[in-house]
Amino acid sequence: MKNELIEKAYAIAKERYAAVGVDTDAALEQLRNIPISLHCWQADDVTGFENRGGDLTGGIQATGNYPGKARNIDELRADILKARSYIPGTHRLNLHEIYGEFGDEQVDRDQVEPRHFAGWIAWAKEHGLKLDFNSTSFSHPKSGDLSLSNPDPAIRRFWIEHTKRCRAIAEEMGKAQGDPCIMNVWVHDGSKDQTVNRMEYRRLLKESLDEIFATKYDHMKDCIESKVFGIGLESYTVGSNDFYIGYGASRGKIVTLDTGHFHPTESVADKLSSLLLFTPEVMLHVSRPVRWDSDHVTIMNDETLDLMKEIVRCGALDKVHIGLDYFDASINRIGAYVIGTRATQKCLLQALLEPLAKLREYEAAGKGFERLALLEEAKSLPWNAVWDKFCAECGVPVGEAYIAEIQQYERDVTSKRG
Ligand code: RNT
Ligand code: ZN
Repeated sequence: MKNELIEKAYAIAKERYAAVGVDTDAALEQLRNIPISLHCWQADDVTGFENRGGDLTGGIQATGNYPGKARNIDELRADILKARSYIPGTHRLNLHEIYGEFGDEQVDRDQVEPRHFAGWIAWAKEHGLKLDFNSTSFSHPKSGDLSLSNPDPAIRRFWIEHTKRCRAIAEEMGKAQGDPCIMNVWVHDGSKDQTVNRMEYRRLLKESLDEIFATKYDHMKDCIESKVFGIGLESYTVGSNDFYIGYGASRGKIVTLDTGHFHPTESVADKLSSLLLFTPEVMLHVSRPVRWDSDHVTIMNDETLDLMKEIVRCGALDKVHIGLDYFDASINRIGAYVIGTRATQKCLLQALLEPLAKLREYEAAGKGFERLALLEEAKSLPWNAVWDKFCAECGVPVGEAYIAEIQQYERDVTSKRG
């Protein structure tokens, strides 16, 4: 799109928003500084670089076999940088332990060390990305159905050691980047069929976490992620939502809300204001569940909009970390990053442009009609002109212009991968 047109449209939008008390320049400035943590695992369908050759386990699944997935660390890095070049604003990169730089070495999960991530730390610094991190309990011979809650002390010990080491790695990342690394712990632990030991596995998980978190670190932050169920683990999830809310509230840990990890009609947005009153911060895994935790590419839908609006309405932009978590193997994977991240940012922008002061004035005065009317009218305010301006200012393609560029990268690079 022509720059002149973008500027014209923006000038009109700016005036229109000013009429409802919203400063579009200020919203743009805010948006520019809100990082979105890109999940490294969209680039290769959650495979990683362990050279183990096993399947993805732990009740998650990347469906589809679109050609061109990243096969090694160089391809993954190139793809992520490519995706980033089409995404405006500030970004972080969220790594899983299985993406360490192991080379030809066979490094078991209880042997991983910060040195396996030294290359990532240097690369991230070079490209102005900050890192977040995740321990990896799935896709390993010892994963089984139970890891940190396994009654077998040897298996439990193995995963405790793994998770402790991951925290030490996250600490190194945080130190190197001068900004805390957010480390997420999600374990798949659960049961396919009915269990008569719900309490025991949860007691073990609590005990394992207490041991893992005993070491205090200054450059990393812990978060814990619940879910409803995994594939093959439908009857019981050890780390349920209740479990982690209790754990997070009593231990001062960050709870991760993955938008695919709740019952389909449950509002994840509604959870923010409760959690923020009892836990220090919130981590988000923005995803798109379609009938189940399908990890479809995030889009600009009501759920994502509600979630972003709620962050702003809670005044919690500095307390909520926004990360993405989906893995679609059925479409161009770089395109998947770009669509999902831009959609999240579009929602965030609309949240920042909400005429909140006026809405709250109406609400305080008990003016229900006026509040609903403005909420409805606000939906069709020209936020898209502000979005285009944002993309243009950040030097990334405006509108659908990135489609052709990603097609070109597919022709030149990803389609040539075996
Ligand atoms: C799984 C969780 C978890 C994973 C990633 C790969 O249901 O959402 O966050 O998707 O850690
Ligand atoms: Zn998740």
